[in-house]
Amino acid sequence: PLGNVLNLYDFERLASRILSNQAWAYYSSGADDEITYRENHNAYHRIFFKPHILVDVAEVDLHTSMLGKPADVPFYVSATALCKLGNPEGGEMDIARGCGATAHSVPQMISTLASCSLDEVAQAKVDDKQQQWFQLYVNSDRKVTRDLIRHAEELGLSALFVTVDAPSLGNREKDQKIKFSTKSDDGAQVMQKGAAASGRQSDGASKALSKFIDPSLTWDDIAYLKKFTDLPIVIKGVQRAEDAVRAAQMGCAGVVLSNHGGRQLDFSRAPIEVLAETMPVLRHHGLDKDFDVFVDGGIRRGTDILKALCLGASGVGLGRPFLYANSCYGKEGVAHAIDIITKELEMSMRLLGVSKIEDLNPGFLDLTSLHARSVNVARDALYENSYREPQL
Ligand code: HOC
Repeated sequence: PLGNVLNLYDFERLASRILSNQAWAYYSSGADDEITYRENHNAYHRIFFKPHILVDVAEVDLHTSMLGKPADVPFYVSATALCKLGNPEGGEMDIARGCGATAHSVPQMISTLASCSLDEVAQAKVDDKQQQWFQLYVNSDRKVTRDLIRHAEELGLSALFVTVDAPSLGNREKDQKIKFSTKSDDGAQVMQKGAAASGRQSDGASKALSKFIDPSLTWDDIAYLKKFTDLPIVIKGVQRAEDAVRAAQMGCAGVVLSNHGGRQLDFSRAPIEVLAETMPVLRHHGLDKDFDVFVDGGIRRGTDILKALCLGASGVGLGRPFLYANSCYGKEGVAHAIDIITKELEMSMRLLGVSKIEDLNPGFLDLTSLHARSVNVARDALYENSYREPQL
């Protein structure tokens, strides 16, 4: 029962047992040897806390703001494609329902490659206060992209997260080993409109999806998008400080420091490490105000969120944990995941001696080991991807 799920790892363990081979392979895979996939999480283990004592923490307030709007909690559900693979009935709609079902309404970023239509996910919102954002993959046919943005605007989605770390598909071997096929109703809705881009392929879910995305995207396209829409634009997939500076100088509303959950370029650095590098550079240029820096990748604990907030993140995104919660228990799972992570964050803040998000700062952290990466993965672990027999 759901009550036995104590932490976000429990959802993952359960998902690995109950999901179809295809869904598990697609959701869980990282690129190449999955060094970055592991590092995203491991990097959090190299940061320790320096708590203050004797601070009044009877009340801990998690309220903050993201993209200029009040937020109950400093985290959001990050976009993940094809939610119906794991939850055929509810898909992304159940994420919307779960996000509005707790005392803390959580923003949901909806993928361009969602398996429910944008209309369905927008209609599944529980109340108007609930924020939904649109994650955009830019299509080679710019009319497709323009139509998608206008549609997102009409539906009241309040920000555009443009993903820029996937000009070509990362090498996800776990996924490729599964002969992929989707029923017509669990593939990416947006692709099912064009027969050529159908999700019914046999070369891995990711490869099927990649046909939708334009590899020639540049900063000029971001400038174009800025003119085209009034929605705040956030660049998702930034991996070095200079690019965050450039996004801020162009008038973007923010960036997501992200390596796509370790699914694209293996040996990309962990976003939390990039955050530690980026915030001082933004500050140096006077660009840290009115510009949101988000991180995603590897966040599984309230303490992970706390570390990112201390380093200056405006909020953090969690993708796979919500996918797994949604796949195992639908909207109740999503709501339970929100409760778990909220309680963990609240408790960790109390133990750190801080009662408000705005009081967090890097002084609470011991960062001595952050850059001491160790990627001595046992050789056998590199073959983990073969845990399911390849279908040759
Ligand atoms: C170049 C295409 O975000 C995933 C999704 C879809 C990626 C398509 C990348 O599987 O990570």
